[in-house]
Formats: sequence, C-alpha cells, structure tokens
Amino acid sequence: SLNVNELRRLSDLHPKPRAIQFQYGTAGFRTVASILDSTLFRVGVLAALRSKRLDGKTIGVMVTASHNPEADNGVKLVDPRGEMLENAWESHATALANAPNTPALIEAVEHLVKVAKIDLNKPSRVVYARDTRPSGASLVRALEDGLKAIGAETRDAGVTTTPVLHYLVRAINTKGTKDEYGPDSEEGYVAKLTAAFKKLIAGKAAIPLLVVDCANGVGALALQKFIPALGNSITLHSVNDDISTAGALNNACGADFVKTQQKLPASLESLLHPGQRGCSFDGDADRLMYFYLDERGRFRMLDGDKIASLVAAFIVELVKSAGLEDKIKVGVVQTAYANGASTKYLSERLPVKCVPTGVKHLHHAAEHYDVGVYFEANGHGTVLFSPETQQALREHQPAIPAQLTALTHLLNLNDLINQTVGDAVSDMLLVEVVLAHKSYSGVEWDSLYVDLPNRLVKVKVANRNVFKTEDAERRLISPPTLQAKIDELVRKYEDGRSFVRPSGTEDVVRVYAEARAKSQADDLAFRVAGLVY
Ligand code: NG1
Ligand code: ZN
Repeated sequence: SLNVNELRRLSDLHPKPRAIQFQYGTAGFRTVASILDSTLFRVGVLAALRSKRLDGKTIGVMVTASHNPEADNGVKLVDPRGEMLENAWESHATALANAPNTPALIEAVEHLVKVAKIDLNKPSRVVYARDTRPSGASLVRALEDGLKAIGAETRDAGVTTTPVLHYLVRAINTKGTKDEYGPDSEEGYVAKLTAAFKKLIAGKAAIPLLVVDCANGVGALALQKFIPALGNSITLHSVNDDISTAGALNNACGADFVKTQQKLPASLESLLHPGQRGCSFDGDADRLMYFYLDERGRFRMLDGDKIASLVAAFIVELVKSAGLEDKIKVGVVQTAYANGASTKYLSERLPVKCVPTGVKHLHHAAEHYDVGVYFEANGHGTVLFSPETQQALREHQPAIPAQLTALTHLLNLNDLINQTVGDAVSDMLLVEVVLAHKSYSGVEWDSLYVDLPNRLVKVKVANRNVFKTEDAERRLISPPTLQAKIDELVRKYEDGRSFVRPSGTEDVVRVYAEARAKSQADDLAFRVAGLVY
C-alpha cells in the first residue's frame, strides 16, 4: 500500500512554488530550471506508479530541455517500448505537478491510484538519465526522492542523450524475450549501431571527413563513445564539444540555431571548405541538421525534410531490389512545418501523411506503415520497421544475389536505426550510408528538390490558448475570423502557404509562411503575424 508518511516527509522537502501552473506538453514539463524541483519529485512519484500500473515494466525518465537555453530544464517520461508517455497519463502528470501542497499531492496520488486502478503491491522499476545542464544533478535528486517515496527499484543511466535513454528502456523491457532490442547498456547501443554501419558501408568509397557540431551538449559525450568504435569507417571531427563552460550549451550553435537562423554557426566557419558537409546536433542529441558550402562558399541547409526524402527514396529502392515491393509499403509522415517542396517531391513517389506537431503524433502515424519514415523539418525523426515487416525481411528467400544484397542492407538498416525515437547519431550514420550508396555529395542530395523560401516567427500574445487548430494544425478554428483573413493574405502570394498555431513548448504563437521568393515569405509571415498580434 501507499506509505503516506514517507510520501509526506519527502514531499515536504520539495514544495511547489506558488502561483505557477505546470503543464505536461509535447516535450513533457519544460521551463526555467529553478522552479522545477517539486515537478521532478512528482514525476518520480508518477513514473514509479506508472511502472506498477504496467506490472513492473521499466519506465524511463529523461531530464533535459533539449535545444532550449541552458538555464531551462525539463522532464519527460518514456513508456516501456521506448515511446513517449501515453496520452491519458499526460493529464495525470499535470494534476500531480499542480497540487498546491503536500496534503493535496497525497490526495491526488490516492485519486490516481483509484482511477488508474494501480495495484500498489506490484513492483516498480524506473531508469533515468539527464543531459549536461548544470541544473540536472539537483533535479535528479528531487526525482530520486519521488521514486523513493513509492519504493521504486531504480537505475541511474547518468549523463546521456535522450535517444540512448529511450533505447535503454526498450532494451531493458525486452531483455531475454523474442523481441530483444539489443544489449541494455550504452556500450551495447554503440556496438549495435557501429556494427550495422560498418556492414552497410563495406566496399563503398571512403567517406569524406564530417564536421559534427555537438551544440556543446551531451551529444559530444555520445560522439566520444562512437568515434573509437567506428574506427576508420568514418572520420568525425567533433566541434562545439565544450560541456563545461557555463552558458555554452546551444549558444550560437546546434541544430536549432542552424534551422531557425538558416546559417552556419560562426564556430564552424573556418572548418568547412566549399563542397564539404557538416551537421549539427541539438542539446540532447535527438535532432540533426545537415549543411554544406557550395562551390562559391555559400551555406546550404539540408534539414529534416531533406533527410526524410533522401532516406525514404533509398529504402523504397532497396525494398524493390530485394523483390519485396508487393509486401512492404513505405510511407512518410510530416508536419505542417515540412517545406511544401518536400511534400510535393515525396507525394509524387509514395504516401505522405501530415500530422500535428510533436513526436508522438509522427511516431504513431508512422507505425501504420510497413516502413514509416518520419521527420520534423527541424531534424527530429527516425524510421520504423513494423514487426510484420521485420519478420518478412527475416523470412524472405531472395531469388537472385542482387536481392540478397538489398535484403541484407535492409536488415542492417533495421539495426542501425533507433526505432524508439530520433537519434542524431543514428540518423547521421544513416544519412552517410545513403550518401555512400548513392555516391552523392551534399550537392546531389540537395538537388532532390529546391526548398521553397520560408520564414518562421514567434508572436507573444496575451493568451495562446485561444488559438485552436484543425487539419493537422494547418487551419485555425479560433479566434473565429482569423483563418479567413489569413487565407485572403495567402492568396496574394505565389506558392504562398501560411499557418498559425500555439507552441506546445513556449508561451508563444508560431507563424509559418512560405512563398516563391524569400522576400515574399518574409512579408507574408510578418503580415500574418500582424493579424495575430
Ligand atoms: P512547439 O514549441 O510546439 O512548436 C517545438 C518544435 C516541434 C517539436 C517540439 C519538441 C518547431 C516549429 N516546433 O514545438 O517541432 O520538436 O518543440 O521539442 O520546430
Ligand atoms: Zn532535442
């Protein structure tokens, strides 16, 4: 049963700051680190209870604020298969986080135990990790108190990336079963991915040196583990790998900087020569942006949409070469932020679905395909091979040697790709495999289609909750007359498209616009922003 005294004693050590409302959003709880102590404690309680609800399966907790400023932090829960927390429990998380004091928290916990039918006698297991943020260590102590209050068995995965934590959760829960996902350690993960990578590029021309911007975050630590394991299969030059200087994290570097500023971090300027490519991770290494300098030294960005297009086309080819095109259908999932040119390119080749922002939506939609490729334009994404597809690959009897080669590549891709959540390292190796197979440089990859110029702006509004959307966030239903005004504006621009949605991670409304020319995209974005303001 619930040890109320212990819960009370520990909760009193982590009082909730008054007058603050927390919300479990698309990225879990995320805000300035200094107000998160009580939330971490309560997430510990919740994670331990969720594990009991799921018969002692291991639940994950990741402490990170990803690409957000160093002073922020956040926390999200990972379900047993390595996926995002089930929807219904997001509101339980919000309810616990907002209980004003210890008695109210105890009441909320007792209520949750009842409505969610939690058997408190079940075991409870939780694995947790954090990124390199200075606030992480003390927030993890608050989390540990919450886990202790419920009596969970815990495993501290230390300082590591978000995708490694997701992988660990799945690996732990499948250990010793027929669905075993891989060794349940970070070393095991590195070994699994690097072995697959080496097989995939065997016999291909040497890969040119790749510059990797680690955003001065935990991706730098991950790379330090991958580089020796990769040996001479690829040479990675890690930059922005300073995880000890205060204020360096995500500062003027990293995937979010590259995507939003559409320019090369100054710290990379002297490192790239014309023709050479590089890539940027975000602060917890689950986003990846590529770029290269053209022959005139101009910066060219290869974002999540370009990655999706490259990878999806490659997998379609392999499926065909393996003689499996009747059995295995490849589909792509995007959000409204996908560049219109990418959607056009992809739709002409395979099924494409648009879903609301947030990895959980993309992930779930991708699960409906035999092979589902999903990427957000900002570089977060991965590829999912359905269980039936994996079985079909294992059982397929190739008729000719070329089919065997393609089949082997598909099986190795299944190992190379982190199928719990997007991983910048795994995605980077995936991109390099495709480029090696296609003998593409950045130029050929870039020329799959030409991005429509676009502009993303944020607008601070009094209350972002009055903005309600439909059609995968592409249209507003509230405030009532706004969408008609946006439509009227958009009609004036060649290839114009614009939409407005409330952010799930910041207290702002985002306005996206694209059009035939850059000046038009900027103009449209600012005029729509003017309507919103
Ligand atoms: P919000 O703040 O809801 O726009 C941002 C990103 C999402 C996703 C989440 C989670 C954009 C425009 N939005 O969400 O794609 O990555 O953060 O990190 O990039
Ligand atoms: Zn991230």
